[in-house]
Amino acid sequence: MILIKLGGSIITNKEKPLTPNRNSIKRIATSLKNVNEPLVIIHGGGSFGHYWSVKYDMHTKPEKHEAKGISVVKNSMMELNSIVLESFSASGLKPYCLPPSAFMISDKPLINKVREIPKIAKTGLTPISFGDVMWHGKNKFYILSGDRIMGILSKLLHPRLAIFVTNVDGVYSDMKNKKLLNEITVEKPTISKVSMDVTGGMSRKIKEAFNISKHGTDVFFVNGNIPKRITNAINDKSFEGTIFRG
Ligand code: IP8
Repeated sequence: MILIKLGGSIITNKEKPLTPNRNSIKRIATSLKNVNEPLVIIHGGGSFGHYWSVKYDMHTKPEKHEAKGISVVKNSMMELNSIVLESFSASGLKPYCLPPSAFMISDKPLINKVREIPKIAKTGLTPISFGDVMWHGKNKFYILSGDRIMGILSKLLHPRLAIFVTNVDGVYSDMKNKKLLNEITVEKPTISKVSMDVTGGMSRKIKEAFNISKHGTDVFFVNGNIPKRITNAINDKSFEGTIFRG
């Protein structure tokens, strides 16, 4: 089984609120159609979930929030998710929507439910989950990042590969010169300051990727604007991006 995170930067236009990047979702879905291995997809919030989370000052820490904010963040993620589902269906895949509340309670995975996910993927369906606003209990809610879901699922399911798809070539040591790190072996590589979103941007991804690789799974960061790089990583062909070796 392969776990793939489609970052908000590639499935939406992060500069423009509430704008999906339909073209790139479609191109990625079309190339994933040719993969002969069970896939589990997670997607991020981009200019949908993050836009509203910033507006309503909602973060990963469980807190009491305005009901209006919780509702609009949730609705925006449902909207983005349905755009992804539609595009995957149109490309011939059989997506199966799996919101994180289907396998998590509060901030903990429901282990028995998580273990069913690869079985669903083996039937020919493609489970699709996403970063979301989650009920934490005691009137508190929190933003669960898709990157965190990658970490949680990888730890329990040991996928053959975990792939983070973004709109850049991988992890850069220096954003100005676009100096790509081909391989990362330490938890905190020296990288120049990168833009943050409510769930922690690139530094959160690196932290999750490092932990996933520590549990034995190879983790790739690839540029989704060139979908062939995703299938090349899957098929062990010439790889372009950043790898965290498991
Ligand atoms: O883009 C965040 O998911 P991410 C989801 O994977 C929301 O960090 C609701 C902002």
